[in-house]
Amino acid sequence: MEFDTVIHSGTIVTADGQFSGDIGISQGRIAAVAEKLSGGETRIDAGGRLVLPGGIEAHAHIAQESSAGVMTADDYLSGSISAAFGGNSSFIPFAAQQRGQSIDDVIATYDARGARSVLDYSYHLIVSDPTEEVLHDQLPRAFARGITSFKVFMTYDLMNLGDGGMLDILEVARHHGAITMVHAENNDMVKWMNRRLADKGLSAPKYHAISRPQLAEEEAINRAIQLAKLVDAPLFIVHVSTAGGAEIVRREKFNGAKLFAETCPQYLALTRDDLDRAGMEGAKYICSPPLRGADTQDALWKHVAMGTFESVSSDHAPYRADDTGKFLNGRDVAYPAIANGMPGIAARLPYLFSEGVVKGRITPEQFVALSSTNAAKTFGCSTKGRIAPGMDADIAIWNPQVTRTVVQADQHDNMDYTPFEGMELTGVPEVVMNRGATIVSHGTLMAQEGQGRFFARAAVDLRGKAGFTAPEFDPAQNFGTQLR
Ligand code: DUC
Ligand code: ZN
Ligand code: ZN
Ligand code: ZN
Repeated sequence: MEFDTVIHSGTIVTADGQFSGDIGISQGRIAAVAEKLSGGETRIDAGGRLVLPGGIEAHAHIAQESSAGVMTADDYLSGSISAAFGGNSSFIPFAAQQRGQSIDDVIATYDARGARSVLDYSYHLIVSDPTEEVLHDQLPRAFARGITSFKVFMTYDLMNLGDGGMLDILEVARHHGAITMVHAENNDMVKWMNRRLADKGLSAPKYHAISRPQLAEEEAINRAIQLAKLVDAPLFIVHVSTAGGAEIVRREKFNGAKLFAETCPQYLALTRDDLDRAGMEGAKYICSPPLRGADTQDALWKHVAMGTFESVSSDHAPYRADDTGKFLNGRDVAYPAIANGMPGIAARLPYLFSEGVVKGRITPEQFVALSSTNAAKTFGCSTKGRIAPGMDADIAIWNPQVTRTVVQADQHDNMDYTPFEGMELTGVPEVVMNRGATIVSHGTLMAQEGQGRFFARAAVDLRGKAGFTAPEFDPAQNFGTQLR
């Protein structure tokens, strides 16, 4: 067989094992994986390197207005470039519905934005206005187009759906094979804390962490899971930031919930003390849910290692520390008026590799699962996330020996800071490929604007998830009525 490219002599790592061998690529796909492959118009020597499925970034805000109307600093061009420098071959940002907007209009808007991407992309739909037309007409149409995940919020007045609205979405999503993602924080607990802090005149960035208690996340995670169990719907808890939340996820997986979850590097690497940096520096560390304590970092690392989370995602939410982003409402404002979120799409995998694999907290195989393979399964990316014949040639070649200090210029995004500045990280993605095309090679961008393609996704993979039947939905116990 003739190959366009052969990657040879590397250590190929998958989610289930590693072996030394060669990969033959033909027309953008992996055509062969074998101990030795000859030929190839291009031969890439991966000696001493790890050859992994390219990362799939499943949580990023790109060319997205927040509900308060602040536009992210990264669009699909800069966001995808930054993702590629960080070892990703594809990404799934959010396409957000504003209240009153049709889902068809949302998708058309993001299709125009996505056209600039250098990486393959899809979207998770954020649903803020689940009208009858949205539920029974527009969401099924989005699903048919391969958009198979819907995100909802339990917090923020402009986004929060209430429990009934969530049940409506969960049931429609389950019916069509889609997965519902949820931002779980109790809205009233946060608003009540905000009022209490405001009454005392406490407005500095550090109070952001106090205003969003760990209990608000734990309560909402638990409630979201019980809502999902009532209709036996798959549910994905995004950005888990508390030990208590992770414990609930673990327990409810055991109880049969069709449950998935992620945490993010910022909750492993940073603490609420970062919000207390001098001047308004702390504003750079405002994200929701907020940074917690060092004890939380230890607990979350244990959950990463023992498999509570399918993925570690960046939650890249790039708002510059200037009057286009964090300080759109002015510099001397109280914390609730400061844009919420931090960048990290380029730092996610180098951080996870260095602090996870190099420090011995997780295996290289777990790194592959957490960075790529599990996201592909959960979100129906059927041609991505694995190194096997027939799959897209989405590949990252890592040098596990090189140590670098994180600096803003190496993030290649459109930001003016990185919260990971100054960290020493070992392990660098030297070559990143998307469908066989080299996107990044040894620090140089090789891609053209717009060469990424939208990819349609399949239903969530629920194999191995027992499911849950609420007795009230069991025909044997409710007079033979089929309610669900
Ligand atoms: N939720 C996110 O997922 N990202 C940024 C801010 C937020 O509330
Ligand atoms: Zn329907
Ligand atoms: Zn969120
Ligand atoms: Zn997010």
